[in-house]
Amino acid sequence: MRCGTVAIFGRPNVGKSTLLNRYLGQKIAIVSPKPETTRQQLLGILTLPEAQVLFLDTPGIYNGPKTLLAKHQIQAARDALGQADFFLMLTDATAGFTDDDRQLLRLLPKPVAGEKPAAFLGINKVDRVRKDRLLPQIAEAQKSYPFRKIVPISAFKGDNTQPLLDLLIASLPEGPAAYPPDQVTDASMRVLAQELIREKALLFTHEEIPHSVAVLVEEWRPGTASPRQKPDQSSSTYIRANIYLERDSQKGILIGKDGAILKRIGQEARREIEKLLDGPVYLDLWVKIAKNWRKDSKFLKEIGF
Ligand SMILES: Nc1nc2c(ncn2[C@@H]2O[C@H](COP(=O)(O)OP(=O)(O)OP(=O)(O)O)[C@@H](O)[C@H]2O)c(=O)[nH]1
Ligand SMILES: [Mg+2]
Repeated sequence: MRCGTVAIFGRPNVGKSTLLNRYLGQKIAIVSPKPETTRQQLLGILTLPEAQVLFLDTPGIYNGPKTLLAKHQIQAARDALGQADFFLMLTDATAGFTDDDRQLLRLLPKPVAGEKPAAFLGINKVDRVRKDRLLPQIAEAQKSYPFRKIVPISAFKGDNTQPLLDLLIASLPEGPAAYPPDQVTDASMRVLAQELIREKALLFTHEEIPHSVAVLVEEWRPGTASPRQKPDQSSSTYIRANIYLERDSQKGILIGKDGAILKRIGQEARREIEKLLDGPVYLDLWVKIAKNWRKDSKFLKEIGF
């Protein structure tokens, strides 16, 4: 048996969470086209007959001005890197190997002459570029850091993700599994549900609103239903959650005309939480204002930072 921790890291939006979900064969990390979707590190446990891989999904790391929230996010990513045995950096093939990618190389182990560091590079989203655009990126990355291996992949379509996983597993140290074989994460259902609600809020809003959304589950009452029973309010898991925004003016936008957007967020989040819990859910969403919460250390503490 082999077992080890692999931190998946890179700039925002390169597809880290998509890759984690692909490897686990189920969705535990939220994904969206907006940058800074992931805010905290998330453990995903892949148990195979020959290995247990402990993947750490991390928030995207970037340069430039940051709110207190963003500083905490980036610290969370750095903490995850500190816990990892192996590093899987991802870049976006449609952008190439950029200066911002190069900046992240200093977070990797310092190369020692004659040794290959425990770091891999996945060039993601290859389904969106012509093959001839890959070679210069590979060359550029190779010149910049002695990656153990550089693998062009599509996390979205699954191209080449298995060979990359095989390489990772072959590199892991021998050792017993750290978690029971049926455990997929150490995050609570409550946290995963909060994230799914936030994902839908990200998907259905624009501009600054996605960044202003935080979600907290306030009440969680397990239902009495078995999964096959017809859902009604009493047999469903009752979940009451607050969606926080930063300004009063954002409230109407998130709720939408006649409540249409909030309704859609609720329906789609409920569907996914039901999959997660394997049973019916009654999701009760409330929209609240926590003024400028991204700069408020007390609120950030409440949401887990
Ligand atoms: N075409 C294509 N799109 C992808 C691929 N992988 C991810 N995406 C898309 O890229 C966007 C970002 O994906 P995420 O997985 O949320 O990216 P991330 O790196 O976790 O982003 P942050 O959490 O914000 O740092 C989503 O719209 C994904 O569907 C891929 O291989 N091909
Ligand atoms: Mg992510």
